[in-house]
Amino acid sequence: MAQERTLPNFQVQEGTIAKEEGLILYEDMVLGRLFEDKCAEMYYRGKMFGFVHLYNGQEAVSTGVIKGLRTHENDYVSSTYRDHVHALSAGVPAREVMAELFGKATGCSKGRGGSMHMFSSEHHLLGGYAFVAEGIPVATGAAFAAKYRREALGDETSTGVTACFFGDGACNNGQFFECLNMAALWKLPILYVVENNKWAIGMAHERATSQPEIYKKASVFGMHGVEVDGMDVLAVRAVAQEAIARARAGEGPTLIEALTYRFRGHSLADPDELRSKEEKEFWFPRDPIKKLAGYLTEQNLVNSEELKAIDRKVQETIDDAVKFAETSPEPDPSELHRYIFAED
Ligand SMILES: Cc1ncc(C[n+]2csc(CCOP(=O)(O)OP(=O)(O)O)c2C)c(N)n1
Repeated sequence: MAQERTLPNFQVQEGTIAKEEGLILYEDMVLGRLFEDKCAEMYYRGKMFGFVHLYNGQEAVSTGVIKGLRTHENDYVSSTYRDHVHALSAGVPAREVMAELFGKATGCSKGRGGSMHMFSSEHHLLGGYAFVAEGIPVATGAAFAAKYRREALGDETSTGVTACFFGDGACNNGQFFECLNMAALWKLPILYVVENNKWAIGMAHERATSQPEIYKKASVFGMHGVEVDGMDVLAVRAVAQEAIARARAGEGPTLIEALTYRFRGHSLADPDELRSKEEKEFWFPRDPIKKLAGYLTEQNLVNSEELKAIDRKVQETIDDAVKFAETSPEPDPSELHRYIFAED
């Protein structure tokens, strides 16, 4: 096992988070976790098909960035094939995400996408993408559009920011470098959020890249780059808020490297035999949900009964989503050719 990188230490300032906001973050992370656990159960019961990549362990990244971002109606999110939880944080209802996984007509991509292709124009989710790094140019385009509308077309309301999520494996891909160059050159309002979970399927990050500290790659573009403990939602939120403020003020993009870990195999088809016991023992106790729950209770912002009530509510939402997905209709075969080309 390679030496673990020291996780950046984040000191929460007193009064940083009010009860209401703390509970929003907690609920969103629990929703992500329990949703994914239910997906595993449904997958092994044969309810969904193809590859399904779960997000367990990484919840603080999705919640910390997206809940910090979505205060503005022009904000956008783009994802990868590990996209269910980004969709949930972005506000896509659990029913629609689960139905998409079941391939049903009521899914957010109308049953055409499945696990790796969550999409919602209503919730400004630019999509999950099966190809590594494929979302980076799409998100960069959305950020360019926001800036173009404001500066070239004079639309003062166009102050949206895009959050673009991808994995460490994407950072050795050409699209990463091409897009970061353009985004820095044109000072685009975008957050490039690398979820560095140390592995690209079975390829260890430090074996695949000459500079494993990804945030440092920002400097060659003259871009702001920052690393953050991706298991600490308050740390991610603080870093994201700073980057969002800079982007909205026209000061350009930020590359955020969140150091995180997935608690399951690469996909539900992966027996997860390559990662060492020692490595798992380092990361598993750093559960981001337990960390936030601990902080909120220590600060007397909430008690354990309030947290348990949220857990129960979220479980009901997920059980309802499964019922909805199971009873929803399949896409109509007569509509096979619909949604292939854009219509006016
Ligand atoms: C362009 C491309 N090459 C190869 C693959 C096969 N592939 C699927 S997932 C993956 C690993 C990507 O790892 P990373 O970007 O770190 O994301 P993570 O799975 O860790 O979230 C690879 C190589 C692909 N989907 N797309």
